[in-house]
Amino acid sequence: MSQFKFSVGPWNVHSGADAYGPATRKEIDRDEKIRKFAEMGFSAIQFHDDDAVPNINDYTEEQIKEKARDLRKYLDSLNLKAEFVAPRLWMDPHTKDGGFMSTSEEDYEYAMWRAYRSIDIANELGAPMIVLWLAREGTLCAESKSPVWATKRLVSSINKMLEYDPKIKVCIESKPNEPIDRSICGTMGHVMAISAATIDPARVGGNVESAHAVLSGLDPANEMGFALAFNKLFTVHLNDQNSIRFDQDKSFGVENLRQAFNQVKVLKENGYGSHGEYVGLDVKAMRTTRDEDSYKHLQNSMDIFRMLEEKVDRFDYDFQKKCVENRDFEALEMYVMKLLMGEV
Ligand code: GLO
Ligand code: MG
Repeated sequence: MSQFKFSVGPWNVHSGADAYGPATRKEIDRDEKIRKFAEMGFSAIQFHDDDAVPNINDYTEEQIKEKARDLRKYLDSLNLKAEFVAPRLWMDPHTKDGGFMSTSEEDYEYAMWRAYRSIDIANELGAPMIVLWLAREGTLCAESKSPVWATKRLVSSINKMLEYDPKIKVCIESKPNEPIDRSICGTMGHVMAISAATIDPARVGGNVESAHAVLSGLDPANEMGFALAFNKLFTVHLNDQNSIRFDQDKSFGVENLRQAFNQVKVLKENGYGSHGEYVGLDVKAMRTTRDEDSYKHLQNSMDIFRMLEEKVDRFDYDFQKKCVENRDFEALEMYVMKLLMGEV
């Protein structure tokens, strides 16, 4: 029996529009997506603040909480949990130079308002944490802000969130670039350092996204392992990525199967999920995908994960031990290849 439960956000099903062309599929209503996610076997949903409360700017704090309560009822009716809420600090005109590291005081206040509202929504939905994907935090023009100032600003902003709510956890989703040119918090190493510098490190952890690790030139399984070693892997965004280029969010495992196998392996070996963590997906359908296949990339990602989990279950640890004792890593590597190719 699998130890894992899956989660997903509504943005994983989208119309196919990209920076170079318009939509190729019709928009699907949020609640219809959520119903379908439940049907597919997902246990929890991830939300941006404005996925949970569309047009969030138009409402008072009280109205925002009310709308979140309505969503909670819908989730309850489908037996779904909310995993996290993430302030979407990259769409609004106020966030064009980032949020927490914005050079405008007014825009900074706006970013903090969104962070506090995300915490309110998380509380209403029963989600234990907010996720900060620091999309525009960094520089477009390297000389426009000091990296020292920007780093300290991130720490003090997170401290304010921790003070605002005594229980909420803050989970940073690191990424080295895109849409920003140079980010301030690119890897799990950065996340751990930021965490240690806050007023409550136990409540600040990370979200490893496979593609973001690859974009940093790092191995996703080792990024996960690094965070696990500090008990700070709060969630994961599994997907895949063809080398260092634009962020692709391919289906899990389709680009590098061995790398995907090792992600499942490190999660499994370290009891990931036993404290309520979910296996989150962050995958995009291809632009060519037809309307009727809008969820196929999610199904494929789950299926690949489960097939790899079965491979991990069959992994011969005695043989591995022997290979290590004999320093016969050639044999160990060949064994892994055969396992993945269905030859053992
Ligand atoms: C983009 C990110 C994005 C976040 C999501 C949740 O590169 O992966 O999809 O995960 O907005 O914060
Ligand atoms: Mg992500």
